[in-house]
Amino acid sequence: MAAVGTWSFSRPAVERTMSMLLAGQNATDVVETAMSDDVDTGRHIVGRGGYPNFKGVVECDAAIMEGLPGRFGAVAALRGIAQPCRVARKVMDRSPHSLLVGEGAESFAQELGFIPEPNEKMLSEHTDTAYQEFLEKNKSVVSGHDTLGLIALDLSGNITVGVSTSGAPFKSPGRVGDSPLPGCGLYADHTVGAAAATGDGDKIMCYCPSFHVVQLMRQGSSPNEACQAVLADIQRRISGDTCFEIGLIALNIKGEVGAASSVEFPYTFWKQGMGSVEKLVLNQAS
Ligand code: SD4
Repeated sequence: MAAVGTWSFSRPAVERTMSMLLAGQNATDVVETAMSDDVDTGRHIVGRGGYPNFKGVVECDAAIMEGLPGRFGAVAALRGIAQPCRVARKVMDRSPHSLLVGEGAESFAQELGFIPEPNEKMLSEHTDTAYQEFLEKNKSVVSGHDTLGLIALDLSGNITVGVSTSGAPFKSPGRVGDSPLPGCGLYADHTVGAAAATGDGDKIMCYCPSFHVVQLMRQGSSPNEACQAVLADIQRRISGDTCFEIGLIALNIKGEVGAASSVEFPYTFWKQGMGSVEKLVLNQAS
């Protein structure tokens, strides 16, 4: 059993994952719940409380992928739903499709009993204020990261990865990032392990880094080696240019964790035998 999450704010989700895994729950239920409850605390901006697009409307991307073949569901540019990861799970379980966007995703959610919230309720005080500043200064003053990626390996060896985000702050309406795209924001294979990405999704999606990390692990790399190699490959391909922001996490089915990043990147992890969740920081400025 093990779990890993992106950024410092993944700690409560990874702690929740730890206790659910120890209670014997399966990886998919754990990922869905840990990512969604996290949203409900209002601390994290991966659903309700997210940054809005430039018209002031919160639009979220979320996805969930099991290690078993074909088990993937995602939503993109979804409005008015506080816990987008729960809708992604329903897409995986109940829809003949894999990715639903915009109004279609909203109708699907409502048909399955999700109650849409008015946009004012989707914003938090913090994100509303940030939006007002954005309007006044006509540029984004927001820095920092807001995507929760979470991987869990359960007692039976099932591995599941989920990603949830309100995307780039003040993005264009309809913009979709890397997070809900399989192979880009996330990837899982139950014979190998799983990976998730965070950062500049408009760039990340051009490199399929999560798929690449899993492929390298399949060929024998440790999660850390695989994440480092994928980052190095991207850096080589953009030769000379400063690398865009990207953070990668990975977990293999042995419970080994790895990460790589082009920016300061805190992540949190736990594995069986550890008494509590630990935080590590990559590329920390000295
Ligand atoms: C996106 N990759 O929508 C996301 C943003 C992100 O931390 O990861 N922020 O581009």
